[in-house]
Amino acid sequence: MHIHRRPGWNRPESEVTPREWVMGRRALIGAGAMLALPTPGRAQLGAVPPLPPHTRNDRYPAGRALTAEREATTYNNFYEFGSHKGIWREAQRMPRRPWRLAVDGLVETPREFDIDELIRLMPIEERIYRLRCVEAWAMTVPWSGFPLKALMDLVRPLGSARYVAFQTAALPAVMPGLRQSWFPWPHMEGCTIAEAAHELTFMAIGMYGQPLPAQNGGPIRVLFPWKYGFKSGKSLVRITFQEQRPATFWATVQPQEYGFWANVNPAVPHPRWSQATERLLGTQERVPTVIWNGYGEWVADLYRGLEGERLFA
Ligand SMILES: Nc1nc2c(c(=O)[nH]1)N[C@H]1C(S)=C(S)[C@@H](COP(=O)(O)O)O[C@H]1N2
Ligand SMILES: [Mo]
Repeated sequence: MHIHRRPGWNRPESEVTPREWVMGRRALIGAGAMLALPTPGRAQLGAVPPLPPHTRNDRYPAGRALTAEREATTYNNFYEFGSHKGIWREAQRMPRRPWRLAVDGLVETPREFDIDELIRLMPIEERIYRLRCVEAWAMTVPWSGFPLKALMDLVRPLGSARYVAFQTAALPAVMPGLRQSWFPWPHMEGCTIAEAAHELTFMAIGMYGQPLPAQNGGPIRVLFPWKYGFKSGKSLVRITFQEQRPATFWATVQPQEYGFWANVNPAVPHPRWSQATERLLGTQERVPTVIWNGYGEWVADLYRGLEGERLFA
């Protein structure tokens, strides 16, 4: 296990680790026990507990330097909080505890999880993934979480399930963007069952060793590192297995510009700009964009036989 640094720059009072947790962690390290985690019931109401101890999975090399944490957590797209990049301030008002995630639809055992219960059930690990926004900026982030496949193994999708829908929380009291009533709230994203079960499809609960900040989709979001960033829905409250392809947010708003598949491809320009290169957040550097965002060795096979679909953008 590598030791994580706790950054001090962006921690509102409500996020400061409760004393019991700090003590619990110390006792844990002292005892060398992996299982004796303090129970979240002892934490202050609304406080977000630290991540459980976990190790990095190096199977998927990112091949790029990490983006500075400050850049990745202060330059965001999260339209529920507003359509500008500085929504991280507004997002601090969203409570990340208590939080429930329903997993339902065409599954053997539909369940509604308390987020901390889910985290205890899942095999948490860290992965460094690139994220490529359709707007042609990119970042490289150490995410903590678990493969969606591990959750699927728990609820067991039925043979009739062909698609998965990811629903973001819609909290009018803290999300000023919801007043923009022309958007189809709540934010929905989706993928096929094969994409959901793919080993790269990851449910993130943390980044840079800390619980996932609200602005990056805390307490839990999905990540498809080979697709444009808009597919990676944030702050999820429901995951539904279904027969029909879900109507997804950006494909509903601008179907000519943002399709259902949205796989990264430098050779397929956006109608209003080139996708050939991308700007690395926090730097002046532009680098070539790579097909499947560089994850083709893992994902290209998913799309054999689907060449008739609009697979890119
Ligand atoms: N619910 C929700 N999820 C969302 C978005 C959003 O506006 N609302 N923006 C998407 C877009 S366009 C991108 S590029 C990524 C950005 O993730 P980040 O802010 O962690 O970099 O989140 C995606 N997930
Ligand atoms: Mo994006």
